[in-house]
Amino acid sequence: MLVHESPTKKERRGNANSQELRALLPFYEFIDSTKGKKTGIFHHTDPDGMSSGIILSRLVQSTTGKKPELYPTSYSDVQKETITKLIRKNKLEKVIIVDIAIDEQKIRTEKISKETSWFLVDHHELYNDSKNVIKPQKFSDIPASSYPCGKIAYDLASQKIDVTKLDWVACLGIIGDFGIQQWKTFLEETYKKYRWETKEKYFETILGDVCKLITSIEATNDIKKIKKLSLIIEDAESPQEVLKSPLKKIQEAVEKEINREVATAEKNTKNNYIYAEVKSKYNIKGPVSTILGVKNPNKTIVTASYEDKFYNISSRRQDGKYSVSELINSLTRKIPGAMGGGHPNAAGGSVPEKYYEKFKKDIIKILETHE
Ligand SMILES: [Mn+2]
Repeated sequence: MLVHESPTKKERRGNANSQELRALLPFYEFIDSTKGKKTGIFHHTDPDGMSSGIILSRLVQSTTGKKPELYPTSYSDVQKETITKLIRKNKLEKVIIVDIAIDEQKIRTEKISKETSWFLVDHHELYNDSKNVIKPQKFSDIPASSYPCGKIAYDLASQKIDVTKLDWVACLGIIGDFGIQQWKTFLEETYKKYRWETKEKYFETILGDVCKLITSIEATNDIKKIKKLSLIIEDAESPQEVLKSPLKKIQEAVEKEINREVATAEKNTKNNYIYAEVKSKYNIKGPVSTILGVKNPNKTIVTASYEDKFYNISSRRQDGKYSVSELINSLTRKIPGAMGGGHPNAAGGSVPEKYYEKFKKDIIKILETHE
């Protein structure tokens, strides 16, 4: 099965059993079916989404001979039905959705199914299983949250084509999305191959810098800039090339706002939790949550920010004592038009404006009981 040598050789499907391989078959059938079809990839806007979108693009290209269109997609885009609208507008015949837990919302997946033939590659909870969904739960013993989409995409593509030049792109997903411990060997071998300095905190290495750049550009909510960055990474031979981009200037402005909001939130620290309403022209609730989570591992962090009729929620619990995906989902699933979920230690969601005050009251009530 394994043809191409790569640093992941040891960690790849070498020991996959027939049941695991059977689970992957519908994916490869879907890739084969893109031949001669107009194909688009909707990928999450964060480092892991960028990473997996770019790698899967390369795999589709090997079948279609053409670069599929990349559509960076945020969770608020999902709420606004952007995926369905773009499929229709661009007459996409085949669609891959990656690093977005779209299966959580049956109403939306049904709408997408009416428009086109699609496939989901994801590593969040498996909400609604079907043939056109693969998540680690279906083919691996590795916990889904430790198996970033960038690495899944790399492993899937490696079965068919040589993607070893994209190993550093896969590392962006690993570093950006909780995969460092699980994929330590892969990271170490990749850094060794390019002679990059490794540090205990991979966020402080060269690929960490690229992740920070992605997160900052993501925070601008400016789809043109986000798309530009995804194309820069796709075409770049190295992370150094990405870091030369003029988009770096925007990063400085965004990071300044993040630091300000973290400081404001910390003034409101409660015994067991921090609840912060983040107000900024940038969409920085995610990074603010992450920083607060790292600094306060024993507290539950929830941040909320308003955008276009919705409140977007982000939550963290570093020590794993409470599952924040359950916390958020237990509330959002009872609210019409809301969504929520993610990983046990990092989750998010969105709540329609008119239900926000009730959501806030209810979640604070629960947070008060958290130790
Ligand atoms: Mn991810």
